[in-house]
Amino acid sequence: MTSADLFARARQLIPGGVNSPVRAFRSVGGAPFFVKSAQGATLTTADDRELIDFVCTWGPAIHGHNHPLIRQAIAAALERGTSFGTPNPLEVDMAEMITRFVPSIQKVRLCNSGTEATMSAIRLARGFTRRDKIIKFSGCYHGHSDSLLIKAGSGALTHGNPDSAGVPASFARETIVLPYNDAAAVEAAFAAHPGEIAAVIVEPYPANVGLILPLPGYLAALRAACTRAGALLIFDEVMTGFRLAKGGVQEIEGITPDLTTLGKIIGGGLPVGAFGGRADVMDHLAPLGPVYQAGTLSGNPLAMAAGIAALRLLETENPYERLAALGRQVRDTLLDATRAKGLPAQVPQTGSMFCLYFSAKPVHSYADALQSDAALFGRFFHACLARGVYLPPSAYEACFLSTAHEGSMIDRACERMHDALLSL
Ligand code: KE4
Repeated sequence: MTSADLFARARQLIPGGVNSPVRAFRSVGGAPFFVKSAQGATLTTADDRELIDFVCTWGPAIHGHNHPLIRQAIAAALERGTSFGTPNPLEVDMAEMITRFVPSIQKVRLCNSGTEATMSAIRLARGFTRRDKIIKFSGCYHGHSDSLLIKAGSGALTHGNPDSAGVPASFARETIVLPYNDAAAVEAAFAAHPGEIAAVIVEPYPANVGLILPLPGYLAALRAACTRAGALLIFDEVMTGFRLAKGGVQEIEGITPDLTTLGKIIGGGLPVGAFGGRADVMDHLAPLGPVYQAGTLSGNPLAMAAGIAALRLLETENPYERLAALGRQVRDTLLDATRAKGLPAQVPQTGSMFCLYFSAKPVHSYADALQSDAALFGRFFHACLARGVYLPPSAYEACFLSTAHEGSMIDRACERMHDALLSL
C-alpha cells in the first residue's frame, strides 16, 4: 500500500489519520508519508523512497535508527518477557544511570512519556510546596496535560487561558504564562503572587518553537527568583536531556534545577519518561508521601533495556563534539545558501539541534519566532522533501542530528538542502 492508500484508510479510523497532530503536515501542507522502516539516518517510506531524516523520531534516535546494540538489548530482554508489573532489575540500573549522568537528580521516578513526566512533576511541586500556581513560558511545550496546555492570558501577570478545548478555565487560572528570556517578567510575577507559586517549568533551550537559546544570565535569574520565592525550578529536558551533553543543559549552563523531566533518548526508541531531582522533594511521592503518581508499564523491562543501551552508548562513545561538528556544518550550509539567495535567515544551532527561521532579526522569544516567514519554511520543507531530505513538518520545531549522519550522509544532505534553498 502507498502512503496515500494508508493515509486514506487511517483517516477513516484515526482522527486526522495520525496519532500525534504534528505528523499530519497541517502547517506545511500536503499529505504525510508513511514510514515502513528506518535504519541509521534514513527512513524508508511506504512508497519505497529513502529520506535522510532530520527529525530522528523527535529526538530519541541520537544513535540513528535501529542501532544494532539497542536492537540486541531489546531482543535479549524480550527472551525474558515484556512486562512484569513488579519491580525488575533493569529499572534500578536505569535509575542508577540517570542519577549518575545528572547529579541534580538524587531520586527518579520512571513513567511512559514526557507528558506524564511533566504532569507528575507539576503535581509533585504543588504537593511539596502546598501552592497551586505555576509559571510556564510562551512557546515552551511540555506535553499535553491540562495545566500545561495554557497560553498567555491578556493580563500576562495574572493567569493564562486554555490552549486547547477541554481545559477548564479554572485550571488555566493556576498557570501564569510569561515571555521567555525576560527576567523582569518573572520577578514581577513572583511579586504579584507572593507565596502562591509552586514552580517555574521551563525548557531551558526552548525547542518546540524552533530553537531559542537563553540570553546571558537568564537561566541563572530563573534559578535565583525561584530560590528567593521558595518555588521549585523544573527543567523540562525531555528533548535536551542526554542530547546536548550527558548531563543535559543543566551541565552546560551550570544551573541546578530542583526537578528535571526526561524522556525520548532514555527510551532508546521505546516509550519512557522520567522525572527526578531533590530527594526531599521526590520522597513526597506515593508510596512514601501524599503525592500520588503511578503507571502500569512504568519501568517495564523492554523499554528499560532499550534506554540503558542508548545511555551506555552515550557513555562509551561520548559523541557530543562529533554531533556539534555536524550541527555547525548544517548551520554553515544553511547560512551560505540563504545569503547566496538573498533570503533573511537565522540558524540557531547548539550541538546536534538546529532550526531555520526565515527572519531578518535574531529570535529570542516566541513573539520573535512568530514573525518569521512560516509559509516560506513550508516551501523549503517541500523542496527538501522532493530532494530526499525530511525536516520537521513545521516552522516551529527543532531539527535533530545523530551519529548516523556522519560522513557522506551529512555532505549529501547539506548539498540537497543548499540546492533546495537556491530553488526557492
Ligand atoms: P511526549 O508526551 O510527546 O513523550 O513528551 C512531551 C514533551 C515534553 N517536553 C518537551 C520539551 C517536549 O519536546 C515534548 C514532546 N516533543 C514533541 C516534539 N515537538 C513531540 C512530538 C509530538 O508531539 O508528536
